[in-house]
Amino acid sequence: MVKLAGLDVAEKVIPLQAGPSPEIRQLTPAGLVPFLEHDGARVWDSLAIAEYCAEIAPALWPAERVARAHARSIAAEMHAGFRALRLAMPMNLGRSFAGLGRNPESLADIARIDQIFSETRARYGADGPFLFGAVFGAADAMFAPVVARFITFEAPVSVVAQAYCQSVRGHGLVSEWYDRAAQEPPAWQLDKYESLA
Ligand SMILES: N[C@@H](CCC(=O)N[C@@H](CS)C(=O)NCC(=O)O)C(=O)O
Repeated sequence: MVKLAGLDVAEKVIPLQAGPSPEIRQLTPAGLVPFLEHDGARVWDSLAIAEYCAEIAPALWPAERVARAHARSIAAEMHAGFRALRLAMPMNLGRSFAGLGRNPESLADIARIDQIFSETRARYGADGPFLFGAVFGAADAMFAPVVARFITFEAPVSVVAQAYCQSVRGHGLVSEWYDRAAQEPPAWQLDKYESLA
């Protein structure tokens, strides 16, 4: 989001631990990442960061009111929900866990997300490959970690959702994300995310 908005900030990467990280607790108000400090503002929580970035770069949300309401709704739905998917299919950019993590609850989350992708693409996505068309915006950024889960676990989704996932994967910032993850030292890897049975 910060990069989409072109903010001039330095990035500090803190390796996650098996439990809560003392370093993250010390540095951030809620003891969680992401956390943004920019030009006197301290912003925590991904959705608040999205809104902050969109104040600086309004094109992060669609310009049209109805589309913008839709974008905010799906971003908020993503932010507040899909707990079963998050638990069953943790985000890991460096592994293939094809077919794992499927249970009735995670499959229900996947079906709802597929519906979100399909409806949004059909209604607003005509002029490009992303949820609201040509611009990779805040809603796409909010769903990018879900897309990564879908790719890693080869989640069963529609052709439209698969195509959208590939478009997100092909975006320059997402590719950079994967490339940088691949360069992380093995010591940063956590067993609980590396060896799913
Ligand atoms: N609702 C928060 C969730 C933040 C969150 O859960 N962050 C996790 C990583 S994804 C974290 O910071 N965990 C602390 C730790 O592992 O020490 C947001 O969207 O920003």
